Amino acid sequence: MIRKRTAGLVAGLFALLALAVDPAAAQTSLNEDLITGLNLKLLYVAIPIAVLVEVILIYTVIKFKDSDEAKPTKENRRLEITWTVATAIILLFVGFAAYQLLGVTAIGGVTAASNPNAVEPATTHDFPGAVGPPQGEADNVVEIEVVAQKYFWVFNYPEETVNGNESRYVSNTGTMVMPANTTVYLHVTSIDWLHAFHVPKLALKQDAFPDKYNTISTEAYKTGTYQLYCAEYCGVGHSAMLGKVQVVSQEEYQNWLDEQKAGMTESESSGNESSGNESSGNESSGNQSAVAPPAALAA
Ligand SMILES: [Cu+2]
Repeated sequence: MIRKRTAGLVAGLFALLALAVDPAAAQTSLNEDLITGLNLKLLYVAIPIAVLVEVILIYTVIKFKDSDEAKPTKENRRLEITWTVATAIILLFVGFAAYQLLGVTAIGGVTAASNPNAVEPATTHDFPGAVGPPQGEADNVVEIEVVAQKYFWVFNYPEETVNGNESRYVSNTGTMVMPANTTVYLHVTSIDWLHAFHVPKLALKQDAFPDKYNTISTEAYKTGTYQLYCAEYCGVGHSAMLGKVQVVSQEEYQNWLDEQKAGMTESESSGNESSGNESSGNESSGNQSAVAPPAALAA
């Protein structure tokens, strides 16, 4: 009776646990979707094993609780072979499932091997490592250059030039604006020191090395504002090295770019007099120079 009740209780607890880890929220990005999918796959394998081990343990404790003398263990070759083979199969499954994901560019990163016919990447520095989108898909891919430095983030859009002038492109400090449901390539680099670009809710993480690019790709499904952190200790300002990733609809993204370009053309024609440009807030003007830190960090 007790045994039955205990077994029922254990089964109930595991059923609750399985419910608790059910993915209720919609996926925010392709990367998050893939990683959550792998986690669940592994969890479905892990739960029966955990239940089996616990049931055997509880059964043994209850059944032999009154034994005074432990009996020596007898050799059981069949049992040993079984658990060795079973463990090998499970480990191979875990390894294979994880390795498969690493082959996807959204998880393993964009490399020369993954994009053999890549076009020139849209970057502003002469550093190695950046990989552009494949030839046929280049028009549908948005490329953003992510530049880390002590202690803020600059996002450059080298393809979004003003009046065709290649040295005048859209750039924003602190907030990365990107379109939803579009493949986005991020060329991550640093100009001073080690940093790391980390947006947990979008499952994005990439080291930022000085004088080198690392290209990652993503596709965000859900519009909204996501927190960006620096995930590599980089000095006294590390904890304040934050930013925002704003995922907007494709129309809003285009409007935002047009606004930025209009603002830049205006400042050009007004002789670039920086008339209270900084105090006007960065919401609509977004016209900061690429090297000006946000006001809070400038002090
Ligand atoms: Cu940092």
